[in-house]
Formats: sequence, structure tokens, C-alpha cells
Amino acid sequence: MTDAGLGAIPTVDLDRARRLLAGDGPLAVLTGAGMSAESGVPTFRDAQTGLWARFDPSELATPEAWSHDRDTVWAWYRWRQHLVSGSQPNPGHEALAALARTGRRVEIITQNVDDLHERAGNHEVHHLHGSLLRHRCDSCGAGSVIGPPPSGQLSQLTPPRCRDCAGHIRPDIVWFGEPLPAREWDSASTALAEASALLVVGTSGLVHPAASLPSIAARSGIPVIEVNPGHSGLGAAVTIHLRGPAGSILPALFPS
Ligand code: BV8
Ligand code: ZN
Repeated sequence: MTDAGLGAIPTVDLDRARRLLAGDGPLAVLTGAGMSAESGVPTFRDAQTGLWARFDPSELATPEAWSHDRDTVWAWYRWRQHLVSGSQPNPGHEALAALARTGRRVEIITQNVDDLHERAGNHEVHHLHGSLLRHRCDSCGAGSVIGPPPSGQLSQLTPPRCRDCAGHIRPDIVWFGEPLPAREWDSASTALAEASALLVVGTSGLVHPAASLPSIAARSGIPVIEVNPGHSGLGAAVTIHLRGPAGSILPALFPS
């Protein structure tokens, strides 16, 4: 027996998930790249498109890549910024924003570096890995407002120089091997501790410390509901796994 349009999700699982997510307690939502997949933003582990197909994203998203080949890394980020600026929130983003508009406290803890949650209307968003839309100096750390990215797929681009020192402007993004911003991690951890349930959407659960949040929730007795068409590394931390895409399942979990 399944709900129409939700593939092979047993109704009993959907009903149980709705019950665990209902109520007026604060809801924490951990999102990964799969949350933005239906908006046309490639997930972090999907093959990159076009000239980026030959690059491994986890190699490019490192301080080593930046010091070794800054112009290639800068071109990749500006291309991704261009992709995000041309994308729109999907029904999954809209469902979470609609829930917040009911007055329910919804705390979005995202690994994503796009602004689709904000553009859908959620304002409590904790960006654990930074943002494609923010830039800072790689030397003195000064924030920098720069113009829109070029629209073409360029293989090399030279980043602007800092106006205050001899540094280069870099994406305000957390690379592999870099610590997460303490303020965002602390605010996300507080939101999780106060939540009545944790919804995990579209993450492979491979990148730490973000991937540790579901087991932290489970250990403190908070129910964890996962939405993912595929298999993730979250395993035993998950109370219910709803196997399907965010764009179909989230609107069904929070009927407006
Ligand atoms: C840290 C910004 C310590 C970049 C990202 C050696 C040295 C140092 C550290 C380490 C090391 N070895 C391991 C580590 C730890 C490392 C780590 O975890 N590595 C992994 C790979 C093993 N972590 C770090 O380095 C972190 N820092 O540990 O610092 C420290 C402390 C003090 C001082 C110095 C150092 C920093 C990690 C942050 C890296 N930056 N993003 C950028 O985007 O360019 S992470 C990157 O991966 C993205 O943010 C992405 O969100 C994230 C996780 O991937 P997912 O979001 O899960 O995306 P993915 O593609 O994997 O999966 C998509 C999922 O969606 C799939 O499951 C799919 O089935 C599903 N899906 C698809 N379609 C849909 C869907 N779901 C729903 N609906 C759909 N329609
Ligand atoms: Zn500087």
C-alpha cells in the first residue's frame, strides 16, 4: 500500500514519520547536496559536468589545490556560483519554508554552500561549510564583496587581490582539512540539542564532523528521520529511512 506519487514508500513508514515530526517542538533539519539536486545543482559526489568532469571535487576543495593552482580552483567556484544563481528552490525547500511560516521553529543545519534555503524563505540556516556567495581574503581574512560570476565555463580565472593586503580573494567555504566555523558549529549543536526531532535530507553521511550529528541526536533520544533515495553512511542512527527524493517526500511529510 503506498501513497500516490511517493514511489514505493510504505504508508505505514510515512505515517510514522509524520507522527514523529508533528507537534510544536523545534525541528532540526540537516541537509546535504541531495537537498539541492532537484534544483539542478550537481551533488558533491555526482560526476561534475562539462570541463569539470575530469576533476575530483574533493581534490579541488582543499587548501593544497588553492596554493597549487589558484586560477583553476577560482574558476570552479565561480562556475558553481553561476549555476546556483541560475537555480531555484525546489518543492523540498518550499515545504521547509512553509513549515517555518506556520510559526514552528525550524533550524536548518546545512552542509550546502548554496542559498536555496534562504531564497525559499527559511531564515534560521546554519552553514557548516560556508557559502558560495561569500568571499574573503586568503591572507588577512577580510570579507570582500565582488561582482557576479562570468556565465561561461572557463577553465582558469585569476581571483581578485585583497584591497587591504597582498592576499587573494577566496571563496568563504570550508575546505577539506580546514576547521568548521566555531560560531556555526556551536549554534547548530545548540539547535540540535533543543530539537524534538531531526530530519536528515540528501546527505551521504561521509563528511565529518557534520556526519556525526545524527548519531549525537540518536544518543540523546531524538528521533532521526532520513530522506534519501539512496543509501547513506548514517546506519543505526536513523529511526526511519524514507527512500525517495526530497522534492516529493518533504511536501508529503508536512501537508500545508
Ligand atoms: C575538519 C565545501 C579538522 C566545499 C565541504 C584528513 C585531514 C583533515 C581532515 C580529514 C582527513 N581525513 C578525514 C578528515 C575529515 C574530513 C572528512 O570528513 N573527510 C571525508 C571525505 C572522509 N573533514 C574535514 O576535513 C572537515 N574539517 O575535519 O577539520 C580540523 C580541526 C581543527 C583544525 C584543522 C582541521 C571539513 C569538511 C568540509 C569540507 N567541505 N563543502 C565545497 O562544497 O566545495 S564538504 C562537501 O561534502 C559538501 O559540503 C557536501 O555537502 C558535503 C557532503 O556531501 P553530501 O552533502 O553528503 O553530498 P554527496 O554528494 O556526498 O551525497 C548526496 C546525497 O544526496 C547522496 O546520498 C544521494 O543519494 C542523495 N540524493 C541525491 N538526490 C537526492 C538525494 N537526496 C534527496 N533527494 C534527492 N533528490
Ligand atoms: Zn587581505
